[in-house]
Amino acid sequence: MTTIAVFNGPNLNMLGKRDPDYYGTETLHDVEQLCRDTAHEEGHDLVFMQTNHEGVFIDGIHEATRTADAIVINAGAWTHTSIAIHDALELFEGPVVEVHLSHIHQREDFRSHSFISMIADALICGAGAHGYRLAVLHAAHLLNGR
Ligand code: CA2
Repeated sequence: MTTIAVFNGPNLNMLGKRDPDYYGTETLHDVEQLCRDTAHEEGHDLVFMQTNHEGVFIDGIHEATRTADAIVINAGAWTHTSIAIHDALELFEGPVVEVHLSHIHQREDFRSHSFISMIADALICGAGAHGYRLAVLHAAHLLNGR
């Protein structure tokens, strides 16, 4: 069985609790269930994590180089700041799909730059929680085509 690892960065544990205009009303638990169902429909296992600590996030990516076949990543605000996460993702050999709930190119200028996009196979943004389903489907599509 192949495994898709879904990574969520800082503050995404607050999903569904505040800012519904940008981030919708689904909770992170709802998003996890959506990802899990989608991965299982496609015949893959899923691991799902969220952390507010960058080192823990990077350790998780390192672990994924040994245990996962594809990565779906919403690095939250670290998307726009973290060369360390960029470098960790470069160590991962499988497909990487970047996802954002909001449309990062229609917000403040600083959100338009992503240190992840340059190494991601695909970027999905602005589709809300449904974007995670699209991201997992695309990761599965890339895995199935290998
Ligand atoms: O749109 C996205 O998914 C983002 O990655 C979300 C990040 C933001 O910094 C990125 O620019 C775009 C912020 C996540 C914060 O999530 C919250 C959810 C509900 C309430 C408060 C924060």
